[in-house]
Amino acid sequence: MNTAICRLLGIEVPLFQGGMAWLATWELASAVSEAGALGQIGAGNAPPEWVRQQIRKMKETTDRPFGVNIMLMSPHVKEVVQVVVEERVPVVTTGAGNPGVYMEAFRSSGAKVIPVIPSVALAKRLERLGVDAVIAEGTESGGHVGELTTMAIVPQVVDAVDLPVIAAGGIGDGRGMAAALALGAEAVQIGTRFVCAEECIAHPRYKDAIMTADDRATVITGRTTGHPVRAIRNKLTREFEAAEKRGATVEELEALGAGRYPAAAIYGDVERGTILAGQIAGMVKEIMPARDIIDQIVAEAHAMIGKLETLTGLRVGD
Ligand code: TUI
Repeated sequence: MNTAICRLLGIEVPLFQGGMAWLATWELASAVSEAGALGQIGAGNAPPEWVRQQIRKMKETTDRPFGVNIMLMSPHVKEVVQVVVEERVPVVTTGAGNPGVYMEAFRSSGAKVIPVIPSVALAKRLERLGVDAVIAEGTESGGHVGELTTMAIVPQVVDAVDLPVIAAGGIGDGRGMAAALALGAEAVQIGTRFVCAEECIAHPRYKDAIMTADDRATVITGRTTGHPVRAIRNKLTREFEAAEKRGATVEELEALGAGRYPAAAIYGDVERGTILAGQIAGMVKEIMPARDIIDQIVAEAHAMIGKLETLTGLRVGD
C-alpha cells in the first residue's frame, strides 16, 4: 500500500494516528511511528514546554517520521507553532481553524503541512496557500466536528483539489480503510481505535467507556456555541443538552465544559468528564498494542480489496 502520502512523508503504511488532545502523547505516537504509520502528538491546549518535551521524547524513541497536531484555538497556539518550528517537526497537522497565518513559519522549517478541513471551500483556500495535503474529516469523528459525513466530504474534496487527501471520521478497521481508498483518499486518519491501544495513556475507565459503547453511544453537544463536539453520552452531555435547551449563554456553557477533557482522559471521571470519541466506538472491543491494531487494519484492508476484485471479476490495474 504505497500511496502518494507514503512517498510524501516517508512512511510505510498510509495511516495517521489522530492527534487527540490529552491522549496522543509520545508513548502512543512513538509506537505508531515505529510500526510504520504516522504517529502524532496532540498539542491540544497544552503549554509550549510540554509540547517540546513530548517532541524530544519522540525523537529519543523513534527515528521514523512523526507529526504534531496543533489545535488552532489553543491559547498557546503562537508559542506552540514556534516550538514545532524550532524542533523541526517533520509533519504538522492542524485542527479547529485556518492555519493560513502560520504557513510561512511552517514552510521555513521544512515541515509538511496537512490541515484538517471540514469543507471543500477551506480545502481550496489552503491549497492556494501551499499546504502539502489535506485531511477531510467527517462528522463521525470524535471531538470538534464539522457537518458533512466522511462519505460525502472525501470524494468532493478529492475532486476539488490537486493534493493528496487523507480521510478521517468513522474509520476504525480495514473495511473503513478500503472504503476511504475507494473514495479517492491516499491515507486514513484514525483516532478512537487508538485510544484503546495499550500504549495510550487514557485512564482505563475511558478505554472501558469506548469498549462498552454501542453504535448510538455518542452525541454532539455545543452546537449553540458554534463549536460542536462529539462525545460519549453521560451525565455531563445530558446536563449540557439541558442547558442548551433552556437557552444558556455561551459563557455558561463554556463554564460547564471547562476542564472536562482531562477529567475523563486522565482522572477517569466518565460521568462528569468529556469522553471524546467517534461513532466507531461501538466497533472497538479490545485493548491491543498499536502495532497489532495497524497490522490488523492493513490485513483487513488488503483482504477487502481482494474480495472486491473477485466480486467484479477484475484485478486492480486492469
Ligand atoms: O479539531 C478537531 N477536533 C478537536 S479540537 C478539540 S479541542 C476543542 N474543544 C472544543 C471546541 C473547540 C476545540 C477537540 N477535538 N478536529 C479537526 C477539525 N477541524 N474538526 C473541525 C475542524 C475545523 C473547523 C473549522 C477546521 C477548520 C475550520 O475552519 C474554520 C475557518 O476558520 O475557516
